[in-house]
Amino acid sequence: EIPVIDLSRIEDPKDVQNVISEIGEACKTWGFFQVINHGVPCEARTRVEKTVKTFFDLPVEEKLKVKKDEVNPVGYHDGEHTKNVKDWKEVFDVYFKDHMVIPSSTDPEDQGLRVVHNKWPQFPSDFREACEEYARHAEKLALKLVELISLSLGLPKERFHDDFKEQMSFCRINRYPPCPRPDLALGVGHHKDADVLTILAQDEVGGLQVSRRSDGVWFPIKPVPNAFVINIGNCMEVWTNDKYWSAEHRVVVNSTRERYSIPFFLLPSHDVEVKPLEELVSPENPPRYKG
Ligand code: AKG
Repeated sequence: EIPVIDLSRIEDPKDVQNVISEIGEACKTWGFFQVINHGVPCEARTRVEKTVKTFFDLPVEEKLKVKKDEVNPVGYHDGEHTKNVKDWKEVFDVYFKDHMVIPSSTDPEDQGLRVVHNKWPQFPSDFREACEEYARHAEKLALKLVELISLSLGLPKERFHDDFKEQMSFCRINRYPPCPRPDLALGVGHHKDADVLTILAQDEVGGLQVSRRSDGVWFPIKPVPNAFVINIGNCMEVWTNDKYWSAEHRVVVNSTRERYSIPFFLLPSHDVEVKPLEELVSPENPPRYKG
């Protein structure tokens, strides 16, 4: 079972070390855990869930007015192709700050940068405010978890602080419509996240599954009211030289109920080098990745 960790326990000096160990253990064996009593107000989450639903219920012509395009990779789109298969979902992407400095191209030789701004629909009118408020809370929780993870590695709490000064984090809103042939489709095909960690709000419908590190068997991540699902991404896996695990996950769909999920992807600044931390490598444990 994926552990559910009560984060309010970190306030208790007698219990905080146990929480840190439980987080470390979960990052190692699953790369996934859930948190409750995490400090994100319930109202902020309910508000964003309500407003994005109003947006997705609009006619598609309206939604296409804020469509993602080649120049600006945020806004509305109808899902990606994972391994050449179309995902069964529609999506709205939002940078966590109003503007974002991102690399001009995916070519690592190209050092150019450009600024992109979020696209906001006119209706519902509080869409922007609700998303911005939610993203602020999600970022705070994400940075708190990075501190706890740092402590679980025996590193100072502040070890990663400088990596997030110009962070490229973003929020994604996923809507998975009911699917007439759930046996033939996936909401999202199996993949690993490229980020540091992901904070996911999922509704009560269920469908997310994780592949267990030890044997690859798929396990459902049961929806827990008001909890967030946390998963380690590739950056953290590389930083820890594979001690912590970026797990494959996927989403199955169903024929009767739509499902919503809102991941917040915590990404470092664009100039941060992602390679195993010097403190975590040794002659017995040489770096498995080059910078
Ligand atoms: C993604 O958007 O990358 C996901 O993995 C979504 C997971 C979910 O919907 O539960």
